[in-house]
Amino acid sequence: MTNLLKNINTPKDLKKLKKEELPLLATEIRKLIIETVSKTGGHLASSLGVVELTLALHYIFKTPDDKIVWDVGHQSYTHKILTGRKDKFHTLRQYKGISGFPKIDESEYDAFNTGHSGTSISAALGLAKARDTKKENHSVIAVIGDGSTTAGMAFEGFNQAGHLKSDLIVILNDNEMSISANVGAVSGYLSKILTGQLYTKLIDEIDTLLKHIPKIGNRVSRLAHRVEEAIKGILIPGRIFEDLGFNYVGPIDGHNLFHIVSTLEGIKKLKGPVLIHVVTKKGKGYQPAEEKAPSFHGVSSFNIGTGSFLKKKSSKTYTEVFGDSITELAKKDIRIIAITAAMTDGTGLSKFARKFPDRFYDVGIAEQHAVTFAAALALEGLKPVVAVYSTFLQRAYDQVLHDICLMNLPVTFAMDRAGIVGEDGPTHHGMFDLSYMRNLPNLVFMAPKDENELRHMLKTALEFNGPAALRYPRGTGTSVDFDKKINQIEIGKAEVLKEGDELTIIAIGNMVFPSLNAAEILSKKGIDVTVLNARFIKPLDKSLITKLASRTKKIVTVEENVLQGGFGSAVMEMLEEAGIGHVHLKRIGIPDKFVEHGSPDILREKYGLNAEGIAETIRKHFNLVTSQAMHTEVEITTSKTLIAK
Ligand SMILES: Cc1ncc(C[n+]2csc(CCOP(=O)(O)OP(=O)(O)O)c2C)c(N)n1
Repeated sequence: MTNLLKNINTPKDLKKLKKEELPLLATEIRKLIIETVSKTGGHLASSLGVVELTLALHYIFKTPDDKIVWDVGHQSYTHKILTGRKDKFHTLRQYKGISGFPKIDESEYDAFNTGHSGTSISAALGLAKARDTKKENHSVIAVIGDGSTTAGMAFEGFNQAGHLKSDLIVILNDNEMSISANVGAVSGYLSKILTGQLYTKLIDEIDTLLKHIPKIGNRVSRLAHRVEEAIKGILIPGRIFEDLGFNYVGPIDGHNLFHIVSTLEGIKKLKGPVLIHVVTKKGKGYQPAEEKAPSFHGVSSFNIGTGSFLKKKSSKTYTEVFGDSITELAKKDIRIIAITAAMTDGTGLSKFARKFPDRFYDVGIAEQHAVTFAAALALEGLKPVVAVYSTFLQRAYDQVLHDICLMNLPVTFAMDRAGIVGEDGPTHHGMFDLSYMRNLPNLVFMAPKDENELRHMLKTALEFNGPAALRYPRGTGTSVDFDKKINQIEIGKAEVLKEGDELTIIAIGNMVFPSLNAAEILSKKGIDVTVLNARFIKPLDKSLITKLASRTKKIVTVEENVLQGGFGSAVMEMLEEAGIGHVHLKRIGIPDKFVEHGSPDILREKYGLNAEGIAETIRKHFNLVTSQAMHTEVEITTSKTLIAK
């Protein structure tokens, strides 16, 4: 069998191939992607869907002079393979390996960093305008999925692009899917274009109707003609894009290489903004991914033969516990409404959606809208819960502030994937929320130490008559046994988990157990410390923290968040306000930098956020024990052992 890919390292090599050879190359690339992602994990289905489109783009355009901006960037694997990263592709998403998203630092072929949805048209338009200003002469192409056009920002881009009339190519990659089936009016519109049924059927009916209107005089005849044009105009494919100022081309079959190549050749020199509507199949070429595209959107390692995932979870994830708990609480309170921005599975809401379809909303990739929509529901007496990844709520900061906190409305934010998320890297780590939420007046903000506490915090948030948020990490928790009943926690009350006189560790959320284990390491060396589960970032347990600060005089805060403006800063500010002097305070958290991609364990070790790291920082900072003594074995504390003690 030929091996075309062997000789392809850059788009220059690709251009040496005959058009007829491209389909075979597509097959080889698919094989490499499937084999690699089955080991590394990653965004499989989206990448498999655009193999031909990517080949055609690099075949026709002159990259990197011509620039391609990949929306979200999760579909860029073929692009990476074709642009000098084939030999590193096995390191995909691994620590120190290549990123799962485009990165300008990684390759000159990556025109813009992406990771969050809906940014490509704005970025591409900026690149196009810069080109015009600098009197350069290259093409700029944005590739955006139909799911990502539900992001309002995409339409902000369309709006200005249509107005400016710069040369810009937008490729709409339409697979009728976001992560799950796409939702909303825009997706309905695109589906109608694809089926074409509405258009042909109605046009036939209109023609018949108009033929029966008696043509009495010129005025009626002219009117009939105008009605015909208007109605046809509404139904012509892509009319919405034409009206926005784009030339619409399509729909074209995104897996027919000859068709895409000739279309791109044809439009290459077109002036002004052009939209090419390309129809693809998510997961194309790998049957399990075609059949179960949502499960194969983002995957962990899997068996290629069976399509089954290899990593069996030992216990429930925080996400699943949240999903179970909201469903349980919603049975008893019909006011509870769940809202997601295109992440039904990711946020654990599938069960709720099945049980309470009338109280569930997937609003599309529209975080800002989700928040303001929730605000209005709350104003009318309902209890909306916005389930959202910490990193994506960054988008809706103003809505949280302006539409919820300012009106003091009882909306709950269930903030998943808080802290280090791992292989998706800097665009996806949820390491800023403690800073960006804790400064909002009226908000109660908490973080559970384990899954059991998450349940109680959800109930606490739902019973609180104002805005409340809880943040919890990606992945499984500590496999703790659950309390029979979901209870409320007293707002602003921290929990002492261990007592000792030397110093006080105040930890928040998923840093509580590593801190307890750090305390165990220290106690083996005769250093007894107090460990406090803060539970609340806002309000802090002022009386307990000030009491402990006065007693031990040494305070260590531990958080999986940037140190700037985070939990430790909150404790520091509180002590200053309370006038507690002579306290030696050390903050442990993420330094003032973006954290790279890699497994959470590696990253936590690197940033000193595991038990050994926390103990070592404390020892060094307070000059407490010898470094050799740090490597003794300790019993690792989990929720279970804590309860048993
Ligand atoms: C602001 C934001 N919200 C949510 C996500 C999570 N997310 C990643 S890809 C995706 C679906 C994108 O669908 P589409 O653009 O159609 O691309 P496809 O995967 O179907 O190729 C979502 C919701 C994100 N990346 N950014």
